[in-house]
Amino acid sequence: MSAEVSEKFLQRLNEIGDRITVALDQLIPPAEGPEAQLMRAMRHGALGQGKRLRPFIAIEVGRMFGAQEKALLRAAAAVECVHAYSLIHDDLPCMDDDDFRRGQPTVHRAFDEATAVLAGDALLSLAFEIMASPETHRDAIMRCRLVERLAIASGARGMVGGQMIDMAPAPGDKEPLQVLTRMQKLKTGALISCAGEVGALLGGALESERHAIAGYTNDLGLAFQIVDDLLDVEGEEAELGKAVAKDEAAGKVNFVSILGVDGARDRVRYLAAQAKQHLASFGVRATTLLQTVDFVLNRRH
Ligand code: GRG
Repeated sequence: MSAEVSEKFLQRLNEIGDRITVALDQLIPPAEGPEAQLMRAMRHGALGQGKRLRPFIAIEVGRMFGAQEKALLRAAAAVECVHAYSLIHDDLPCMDDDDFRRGQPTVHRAFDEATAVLAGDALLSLAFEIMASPETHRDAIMRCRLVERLAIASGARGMVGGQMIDMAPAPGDKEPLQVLTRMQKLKTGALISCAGEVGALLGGALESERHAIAGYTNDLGLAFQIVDDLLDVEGEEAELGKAVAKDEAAGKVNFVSILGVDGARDRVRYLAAQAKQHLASFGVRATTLLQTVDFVLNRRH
């Protein structure tokens, strides 16, 4: 759909993904005794083959502003913990009821429902433990700001609020595209934007720079979601590691059902161009973030 991503970019994405996996492996150590199953379930949900896009954005934004690597890695891992929790809970029978995620059985399938609920809860708590730890940043005010950003993005005014809207019956009196866009901005977009904010805060970015990053992640997050909807229609189950055509089967509207395949593709291209435009003032320093837009557009899983 857009410029091919370079081998160098993919190496960088993999390198950061591997560092996040190592960090999560250490942050969620296997346990003995009665909690052993909980830790196994948390590891199952968090250590699988994810793209690590949110931590990648946090780290690359932070690097652009010269943030300290250890702080970035821990804060990025915290954002990924929230993402992993959301996937575990979203897959539950009371939500999307999915059997496969990241090419392996979902947590409630590999363990049981109660364990999956608890593993998601514990990953969410762990995310805030990491953000609030002096090991992440020596400055308590910075830690409070990180915690606040993550709380807003993941809670009722962000991801969980978006999920609630997604589960509610579609309101008949509103424009479906408006309702869908707002829902997805909360459900998927809020955590992607949070990743950018975390990097910018840790890098000490100026307010105008944070504003530009927010514009970039808003557009990128929405483009990411529209691509997700296109993959739900056009993707391969084996490549995606999860079921396809879920929205149609559930009778749910998505960007493809409203805009059509060509209209959805046009919208993605428009958002991608706009996302890149927000980075213009950063010049070559933003090269990796620009390539991230192309990666999101061309992703096959
Ligand atoms: C808190 C229950 C609850 C849900 C929150 C974000 C969310 C709502 C649910 C996630 C389910 C989902 C499939 C959303 C659609 C877009 C999306 C976030 C896909 C998964 O993200 P990727 O592609 O996943 O980055 P990987 O596996 O690569 O990390």
